[in-house]
Amino acid sequence: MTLNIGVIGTGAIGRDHIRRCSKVLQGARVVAVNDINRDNAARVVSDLQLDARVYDNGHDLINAADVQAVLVTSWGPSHEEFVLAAIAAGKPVFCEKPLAVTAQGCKNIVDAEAKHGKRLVQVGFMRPYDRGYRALKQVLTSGQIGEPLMLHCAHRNPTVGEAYTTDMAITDTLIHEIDVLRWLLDDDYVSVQVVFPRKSPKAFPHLKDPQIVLFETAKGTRIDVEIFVNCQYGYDIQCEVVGETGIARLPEPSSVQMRSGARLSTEILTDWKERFIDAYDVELQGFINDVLAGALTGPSAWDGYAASVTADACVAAQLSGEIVPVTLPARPAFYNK
Ligand code: NAD
Ligand code: NAI
Ligand code: ISE
Repeated sequence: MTLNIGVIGTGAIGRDHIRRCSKVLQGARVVAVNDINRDNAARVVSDLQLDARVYDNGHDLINAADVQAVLVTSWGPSHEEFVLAAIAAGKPVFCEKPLAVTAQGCKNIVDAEAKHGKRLVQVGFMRPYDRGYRALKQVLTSGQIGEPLMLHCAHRNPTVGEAYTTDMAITDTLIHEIDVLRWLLDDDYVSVQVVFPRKSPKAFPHLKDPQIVLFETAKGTRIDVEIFVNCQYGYDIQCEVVGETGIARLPEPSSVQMRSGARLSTEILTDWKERFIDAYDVELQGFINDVLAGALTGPSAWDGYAASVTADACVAAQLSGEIVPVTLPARPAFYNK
């Protein structure tokens, strides 16, 4: 059987997910697209030579008779509305992060899904599907470096546009670490503090960049994450775990080592689309397979909510400079794996 997908939001990641659903993955085709900028949607259809209809609004797409599952890849503030509409229509929905831009928005989705009685939502947290993070988790669970005591992480983008604001370093960028580190450590955050180093002159005047986020977890592990979204040199994701008896690092993406011009060098990627390209393929193939099999198993609306509660605490910590508690309600049985 082939799953008919409708995609709302045909910007950078929407295009890339449409390409992957149409040209790379098995078991799905894109039959409907929508973007607030209609030309964006029409261009994707012609560029990728899709047999897909362009809709003037996302709700008509969700309710179209031939759309069996929905991908929400529009900008963050529009996610909640479309995910709630997909749940109301009883259709499975893959939503890019953030699930909603506030914890309350995510809670509204969790409540609607629980009321529906069956999981319909998967959130686009792809890092747990990345081979490198999976290998790192295997080392931790094998006990080879003992219990994790400290993590040193970095999330660096070469540049960001003028619309990117200081809180987006949390809600748009750090949100990946918030999700993946909770999964990696099998632990929850209890508090957070944000400190601001000397500002990079490469950042727009309104943006505080870089930032350092300091977490404490329930088991007492300390985590520092550097967010630096105008680092210029590349797209660079780092994660080092210091354990009781050793250190484990996230593997670098594979790249040819060169000896040339009196230098020993390896390439650094510059685009997030390339850095996690395999993980995006695996997460979306998982969504397609799960929808066809009738039960979703990927990152849930609860994971989206947990990340958002943590993000809210981080934003409060940005504003106050204080150590802010992170308080997450117990996970409802509905979301137990
Ligand atoms: P983008 O700005 O390139 O594309 C967003 C598209 O959505 C635009 O074409 C815009 O016109 C459209 N849009 C906005 N509001 C809409 C609405 N109400 N209805 C229909 N279309 C609408 O953004 P992007 O980089 O593709 O990011 C989109 C989403 O994907 C964001 O939530 C972002 O956080 C997420 N994202 C995730 C990753 C990841 O690594 N998982 C990477 C990039 C982006
Ligand atoms: P983008 O700005 O390139 O694309 C967003 C698109 O959504 C635009 O084309 C815009 O016109 C459209 N859009 C906005 N509001 C809309 C609405 N109400 N209805 C229909 N279309 C609407 O943004 P990008 O980078 O593609 O990000 C989109 C989403 O994907 C964001 O939520 C972002 O956080 C997430 N994302 C996730 C990544 C990941 O690694 N998982 C990587 C990049 C983005
Ligand atoms: C973007 O939306 C992503 O999700 C990328 O993975 C991240 O590195 C970037 O900072 C975000 O803006």
